[in-house]
Amino acid sequence: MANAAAKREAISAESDAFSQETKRTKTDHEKGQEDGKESQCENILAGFKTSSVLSDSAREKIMFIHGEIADQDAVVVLEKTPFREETLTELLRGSTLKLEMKNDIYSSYRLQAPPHLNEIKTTVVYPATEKHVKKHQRQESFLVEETGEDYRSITLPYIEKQSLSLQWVYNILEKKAEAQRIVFEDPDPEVGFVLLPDLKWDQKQVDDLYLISITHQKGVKSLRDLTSEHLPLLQNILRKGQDAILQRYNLPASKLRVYLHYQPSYYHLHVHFTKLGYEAPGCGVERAHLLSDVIQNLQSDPRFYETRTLHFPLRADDGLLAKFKEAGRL
Ligand code: DD3
Repeated sequence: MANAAAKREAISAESDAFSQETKRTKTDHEKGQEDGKESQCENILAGFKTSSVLSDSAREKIMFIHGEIADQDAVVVLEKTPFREETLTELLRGSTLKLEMKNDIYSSYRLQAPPHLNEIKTTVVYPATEKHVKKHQRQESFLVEETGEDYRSITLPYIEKQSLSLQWVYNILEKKAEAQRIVFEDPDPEVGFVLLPDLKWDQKQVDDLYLISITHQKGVKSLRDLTSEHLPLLQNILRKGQDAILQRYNLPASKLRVYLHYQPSYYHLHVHFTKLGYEAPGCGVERAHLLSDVIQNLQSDPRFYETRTLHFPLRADDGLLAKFKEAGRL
């Protein structure tokens, strides 16, 4: 690809922007991350005791594992990452080749890469709740039809009773975590938001770009809460989010999929930005609502998302699915 250099530049431009970060008190952990950027840490997985493989995919080269760390539940996600064009030369030169077979003009090998080119993206949830464990278990799913009335009588009471922790979201908004990862912020309390890489993205290549914008405004749970009053907020996120991604990653709006999930995985309004062509989990029609469609729907009907029937998939073991069954809606 001819734009490899541009890509490389786009990714490394990041660190420059980070240095302009505002002054504030930092935790030792954060300081360590900034100095080395590649800071080593104690291996909390050394004492990991595997209970079961929750799910895996040979094609996606990912595995979700349930286990225990110091007698507490943990979920570990291991994922092999895409190849990077800028490290190819080093990979091919610096590796050891083991011949597997040779036949005519065809031969196959096992290539042993230098450790730094053979990293595995690892996500740890610890201590994990039963919800975390269930969420990553392979499950059949069912499409649910939710009327405005179903939302008020079934879904809303269910999500209110769940009261899932949004601590990690507030940590981001208050710069108590991930502050050095912020790509863009509009601090306005009404229409402002924080744009940063999603946990799923390792930021090593733009091919699988995945950012989220989290609104400063609290109390907007999901798409269902949106009315025409939120148009300035939504338009602001779309325009400034696209702008920031063009500046930082050199990707124009025409290469971005900007959308909301319904149901979302956490009930604090956020918008997903993924690269077109990258099939991000949850970008299918049964869950994703393009932000520009959402804006137009609210422009033609201020109460669109309060009144419309919305469809979404629920996993077999989801408590909300049981509620829809109890109500005879499935
Ligand atoms: C989550 C949805 C939530 C397990 C896992 C992920 N982006 C996050 C904490 C910090 C983050 C995210 C819940 C949790 Cl693997 C349970 O996602 C996060 N930070 N999506 C960022 N940047």
